[in-house]
Amino acid sequence: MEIRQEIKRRAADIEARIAPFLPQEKGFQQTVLDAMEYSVFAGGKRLRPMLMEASYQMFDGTNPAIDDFMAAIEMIHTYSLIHDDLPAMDDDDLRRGKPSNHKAFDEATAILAGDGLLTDAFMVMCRTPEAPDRVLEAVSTLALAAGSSGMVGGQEWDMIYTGAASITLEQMRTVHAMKTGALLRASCLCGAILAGAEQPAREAISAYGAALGVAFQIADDILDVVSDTETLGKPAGSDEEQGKSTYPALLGLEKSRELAREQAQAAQNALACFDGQEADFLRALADYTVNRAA
Ligand code: GRG
Repeated sequence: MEIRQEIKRRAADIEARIAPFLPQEKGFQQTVLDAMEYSVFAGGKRLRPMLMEASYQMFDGTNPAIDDFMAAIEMIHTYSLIHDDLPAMDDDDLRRGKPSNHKAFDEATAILAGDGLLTDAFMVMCRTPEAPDRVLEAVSTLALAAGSSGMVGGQEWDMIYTGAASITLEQMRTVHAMKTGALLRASCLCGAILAGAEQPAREAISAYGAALGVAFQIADDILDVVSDTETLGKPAGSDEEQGKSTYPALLGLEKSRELAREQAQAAQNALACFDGQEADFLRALADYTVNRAA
């Protein structure tokens, strides 16, 4: 399997499958609907739904109901990007290679587009045609990861530490585990929950997701330093400009690269209990996460 080709193929497939889950009504609220659609379909690697589906398939899940949750996680992730780009947060003009939502529309519309995506994601999940106990557990797993104990809480800590004179490696790990890692880990775990995986297998996929989240964040920090705006589709060098706490700032580039590789390896090790080919794609994704160009 050529991993880059396979990822591209899966991303295109996911994009087509999640499209019907965005609100289709046409009414006086058309502008906010256009803004929601604009950011969801502005590009993006679709890593979170990809992880969710790969985990679901690893546990023999075959119900197309996984599409509902894949749409929901991409909607939640996209809301976070829209709000993160707002002037009150990171104030970025470019996202996924296009003007940020508040630049393409306006600030108030961007706030509403994020709110709409987040709220509608929960409606999409609640309508999932799968066993109610599995759906309920998966919804609460995603809510925990996206809310104040996860991504929202991590974003708050990130703002507190931005520009701060000192931060320890441990503090930075915690911030990133909440801000970025929680949603990546939950993507993996929800796939397992929806497929009805047993507890030990859930723990393994959860450990994979947690390590992958750290590897992903370190790689993201490194790319912000070594890549360029065109390749990234978002402003390169903005972490340093904004005084963000990052792995390269704290450890230097070489040590950060080493740590990213270690974490990708830890993610792969977490899947050691799956000794057939069922975990091959997830193992390859861990490698891709640290070797990607954008
Ligand atoms: C506003 C509640 C709230 C949270 C924002 C996700 C986030 C928290 C901020 C984004 C800032 C950032 C660059 C974080 C680093 C890692 C990250 C989440 C990158 C973007 O994810 P990708 O690379 O994006 O998967 P695509 O566009 O490919 O989906």
